[in-house]
Amino acid sequence: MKTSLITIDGRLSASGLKIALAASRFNSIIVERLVDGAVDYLVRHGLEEENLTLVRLPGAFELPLVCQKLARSGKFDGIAALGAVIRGATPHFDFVAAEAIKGLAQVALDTGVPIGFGLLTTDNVEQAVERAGSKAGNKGADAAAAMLETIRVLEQL
Ligand code: INI
Repeated sequence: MKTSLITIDGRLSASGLKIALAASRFNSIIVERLVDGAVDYLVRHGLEEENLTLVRLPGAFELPLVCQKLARSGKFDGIAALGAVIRGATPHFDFVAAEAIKGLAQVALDTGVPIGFGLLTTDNVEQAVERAGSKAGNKGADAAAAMLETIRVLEQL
């Protein structure tokens, strides 16, 4: 890579940031693992626990509204949205998943507050378990990592 490039990279220190996790109760067995993964990632990257707020909400459909309120409050540098929509669990999977995804993207764009996307959308429970701390890693930790990097990149732009 050319060394003369101006490159902006996010530092991965969470120290001094104020972060909210918004976590749905639906499919809580899975979502708790996502919460654990996000907390573990953030604390290992220097976040002081007193700067971390965990908000519980009913289901994925409620994530955008809760994240919008958190983002507009001005109290948080970033938010990680954590939930699990599992196709087998309901015929309205597609509606719930689509509205949650669209809504979360809209909140980030409207408010400028980075939102880590930690909403699993899977065909079955096995796939969700794989992404909640087993074979396929932990998407809660991944969402926290993406949020942190985005916060630090935006600070420099
Ligand atoms: N909410 C989820 O978070 N995951 C799901 O899989 C799910 N399914 O399958 O129905 C789900 N539904 C609840 C929805 O998010 C709302 O909480 C509910 O409709 C009340 O508004």
